[in-house]
Amino acid sequence: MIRDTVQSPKNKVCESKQKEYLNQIKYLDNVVAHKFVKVLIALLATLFLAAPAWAVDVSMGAGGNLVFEPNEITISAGDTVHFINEALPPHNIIVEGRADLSREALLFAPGESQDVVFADAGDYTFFCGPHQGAGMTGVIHVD
Ligand SMILES: [Cu+2]
Repeated sequence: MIRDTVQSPKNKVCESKQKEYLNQIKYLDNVVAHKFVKVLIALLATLFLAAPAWAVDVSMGAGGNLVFEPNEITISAGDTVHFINEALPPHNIIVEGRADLSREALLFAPGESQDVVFADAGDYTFFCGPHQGAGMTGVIHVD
């Protein structure tokens, strides 16, 4: 009890220093927590708000038909078309007169995909090599 009531000035200095340190630690904890929350929010925003990297999905063999779906699309110059293999493989993408935009490699597995960037305005007719005769064709209008 005597120890509690009679404190030397030195002990009081120690006590106030201790409180100061505790406050600093609390402050730093808040700073770290705040930064962590910020990073977390940024990550979630990236995951949920990020637009897809391509403008349009075109499925190949959708519904068990030898078609591109959709088979007529309009995009802007610089947009990417994302071709996705679905049913009745193999499929590929041949853009008439444009070997650089064509993807001749045959896609067999469902879910395989090819991205094609259309940098210049114009109308592009395309077809699937193995199924052109069956009417697996399409056109892309690039504005
Ligand atoms: Cu095909």
